[in-house]
Amino acid sequence: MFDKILIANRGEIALRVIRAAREMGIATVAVHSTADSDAMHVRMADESICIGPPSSPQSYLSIPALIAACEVTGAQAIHPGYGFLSENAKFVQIVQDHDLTFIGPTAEHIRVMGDKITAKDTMKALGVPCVPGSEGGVATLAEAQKIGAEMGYPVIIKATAGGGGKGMKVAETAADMEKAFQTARAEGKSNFGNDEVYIEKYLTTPRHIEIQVFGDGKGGAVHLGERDCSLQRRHQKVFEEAPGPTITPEQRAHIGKTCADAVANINYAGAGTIEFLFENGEFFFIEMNTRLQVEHPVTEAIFNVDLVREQIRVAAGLPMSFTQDDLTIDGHAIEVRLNAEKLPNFSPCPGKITQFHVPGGLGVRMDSALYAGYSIPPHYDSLIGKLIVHGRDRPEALARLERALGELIIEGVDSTTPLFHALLQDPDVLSGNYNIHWLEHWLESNLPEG
Ligand code: MV4
Repeated sequence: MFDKILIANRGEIALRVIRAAREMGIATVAVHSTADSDAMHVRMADESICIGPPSSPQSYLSIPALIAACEVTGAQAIHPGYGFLSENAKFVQIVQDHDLTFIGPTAEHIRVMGDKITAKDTMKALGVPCVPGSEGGVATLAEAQKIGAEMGYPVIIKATAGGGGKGMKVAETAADMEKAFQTARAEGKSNFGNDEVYIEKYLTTPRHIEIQVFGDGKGGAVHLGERDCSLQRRHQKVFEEAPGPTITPEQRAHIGKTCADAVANINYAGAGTIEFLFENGEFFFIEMNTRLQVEHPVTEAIFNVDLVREQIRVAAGLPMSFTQDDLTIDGHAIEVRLNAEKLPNFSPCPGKITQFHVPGGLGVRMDSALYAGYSIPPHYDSLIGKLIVHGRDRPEALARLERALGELIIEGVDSTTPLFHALLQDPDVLSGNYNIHWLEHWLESNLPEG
């Protein structure tokens, strides 16, 4: 096992990794920009090292600075958290070239899943159900039009390097194809330096269901059920739950086994998420994320596991500490993302936290790097905390969420807390009757003021 690891991240996820490491007796090194000298991850780690100025490319994304920080501190492994360098295959290769361990999958697995066409080809070959669409890339408009005519509209054109909704265009009819095709290509080129696109049947009202998988890197893998992350705004998830309110035990067991077998087959190492659109009782693969996700705590809650501890174990060459048979679901968990944003427009709202009170009690977990007196810098993501509740069933989790939100005090900046108070009044949220478009429609007529 490692003696010391470096966390190449900030905020709540840096704390999350430090906590797991500390329970395992592993020393921790925090890295920080000059804007984060007073950040909680710096205080909580055993050691810290400044790696650059506020801008992310010059600090949290600076590969030379991170490698140097490992050399200076003697850290043997790097945990990337999520975002930043967590899905950067080149970084993983450089880490290995310096005889350090990347706590995550191989560079090759990251590369394969980072290209959406290769990811889909790979998953299809492994028996994972995919959205019907083009065989690989579509190079010309004529080819795109042929596929549209054969498959029937609406279709969606996606950049193979896309992400976060960029490089994705819907063609409702044949008349929209030319513009959608050219725009998707142009966005792929300008955002990711890659204009390759592929085409899929457009699913109009799916849910976003993602399967948590975990591999030992040696042909062993398990699944930890699904999360329903359909409540999102502009491709930012805001409310996530596990298990999915509409997924039956039979559906879970079937898609879960399909996913676990697929990642076992490729000797996948560590945590991964296989994303699906779910419509009319069917799963359709869209993407795989090769990192620990923001919403991993809902899975941890219902399976009573520590996913970060498992990531560190597997990276150190140890086996996972559970088998599929050990993994049974206990109750229901919900996470809400608290952002320093002003409603109704969700505009970023950095500034000084004057008062902070964290909810507690049975079944409540708050992952946050805030403290009273802390100034949220304007340079980074606006996520300031995640409130996770766990109950014996969904109604209990919902009641607990309402109760915990009532205890939460964040003063000095605006946050998205009022959104959740409002959502918890809505019959569709209470019954779990929503899809990927529900929240954006709801916000058009229900704009909670900060
Ligand atoms: C789709 C789709 C409908 N049909 N693919 C959005 C981001 C990227 N991860 C994939 N996305 C979608 N792909 C087909 N064939 C609808 C979306 C989509 C979406 C997916 C998940 C969660 C939220 C979403 C919001 C808008 C569109």
